[in-house]
Amino acid sequence: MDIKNYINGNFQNPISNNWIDNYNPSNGEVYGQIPNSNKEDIEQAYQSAKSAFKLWSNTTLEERSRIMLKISELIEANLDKLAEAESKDNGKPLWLAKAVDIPRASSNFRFFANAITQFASESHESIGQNAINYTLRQPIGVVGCISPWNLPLYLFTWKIAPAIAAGNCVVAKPSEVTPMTAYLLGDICNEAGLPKGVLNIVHGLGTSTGQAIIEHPNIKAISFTGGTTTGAHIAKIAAPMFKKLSLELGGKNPNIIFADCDYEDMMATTVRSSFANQGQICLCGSRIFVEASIYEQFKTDFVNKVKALKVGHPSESDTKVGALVSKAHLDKVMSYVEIAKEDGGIVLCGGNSVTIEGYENGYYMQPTVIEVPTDECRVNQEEIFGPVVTIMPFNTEKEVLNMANKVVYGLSATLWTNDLKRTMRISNQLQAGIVWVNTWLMRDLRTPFGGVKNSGVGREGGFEALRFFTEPKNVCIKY
Ligand code: TXE
Repeated sequence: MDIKNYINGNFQNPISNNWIDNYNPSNGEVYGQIPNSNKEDIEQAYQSAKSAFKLWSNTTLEERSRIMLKISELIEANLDKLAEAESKDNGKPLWLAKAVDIPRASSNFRFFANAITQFASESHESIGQNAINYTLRQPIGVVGCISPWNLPLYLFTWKIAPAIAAGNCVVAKPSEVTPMTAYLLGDICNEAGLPKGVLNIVHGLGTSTGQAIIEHPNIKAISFTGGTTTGAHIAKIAAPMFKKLSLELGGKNPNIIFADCDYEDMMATTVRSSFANQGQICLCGSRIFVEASIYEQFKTDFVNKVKALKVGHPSESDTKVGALVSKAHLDKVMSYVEIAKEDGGIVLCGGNSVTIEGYENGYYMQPTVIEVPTDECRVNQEEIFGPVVTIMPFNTEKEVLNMANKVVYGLSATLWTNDLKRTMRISNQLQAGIVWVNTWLMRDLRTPFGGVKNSGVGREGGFEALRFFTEPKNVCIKY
């Protein structure tokens, strides 16, 4: 199935007629072509967004909100179709796309449709000076949104929804590896009555299409989720043009387990936080640290549970681990098993690719647990972004905190304990944008979302996202 760019409400081929293959990770086959758009396509998308801006930025909040709620409803109404497309494009289990990815895309629109009606700005009375200051929160204009392949529609809409709620018009690029649900969103926007040009979806490689977005002199803000190296590259280009940047990048998140935790709950959640979505979530807890007194017990129980996870075709309802997103990514993740061994790591389970009958060319890998001799080895420091976790014991709070923080990343952290004082001490000192205690990936869309250190700059979520997509302007009136 071929897909097209969505510009000014119309579906069109790339101007250069340059196309790239779209692969199905579950069987390794090419099943369609996607545009590899260039500067000219981005210019067209920009012009379309620019023309729409006057109307959209002056559209009442009630009307914006009404259209966005309609988009949300239509995503829900198309749940099956979108989930199937997502699973086919990405390799994730179909049940997961149905239960999480697509409902969350719908929630993103619903949430920001409502949030914009509650978004208020400040005023300050300058006492004794007979003056009042008030702050306008104005839309930026045309903004760029670039998203990755791991949670395709979920993260695409996480950016687009606040951008348009705040009155901006958007030039957006989904990952070239998973373009399908973003393509389908175009039809939904038309059906919901989103005015032409408010959202433009342009497909293609990062180095051509993405690059053209970040280099465009009049696209004044970029919201990006993806790899840390790409994020650094974007920052270098955007900085001399003084673009506003929100970068949500990689993670190497610690999962810290104390002996006083609720063991069963911790175990079930740790299996999930390690291998959900084939471990391809920036929030996965890929470094597991376990208090020494329960380490051996944990190791036995965890490995048994992980061995029982079924690696299978994404369409099968009992599949727990589907296909990885691409051949290149599978090769990268697999290479870390060898790196771990060279560094003295012991593969406790997994470590191999998997061949599934009927889908022999799919990109499958066993969920893998590696016991590491030190927290400083490469598998414990570098983002693998696949079904591979490391485990090691610790003795003291100080020791584990030091290891947890001793990486270049700082996205999220998980802590398992029932000791309130310890919870407070550790949460305060963890270098992370998000800390979960006795849970994982429990999300409330009002909360700030993002990381510190090499995990990025800025925060998404709630009013943080609406602040990012608006420019504050202070007006001071003397009376
Ligand atoms: O991501 P890229 P990749 C991490 C993960 C993974 C690594 C590389 O460790 O192994 O990053 O993945 C677009 N200008 N994460 O290479 O390239 C690209 O087209 C503008 C973590 O697939 O960063 C896609 O739309 N855009 C992460 C988007 O950037 C460019 C999720 C992300 O792709 C561009 C994904 C350029 N020059 C990977 N180059 C997370 N934080 O969740 C690429 N892109």
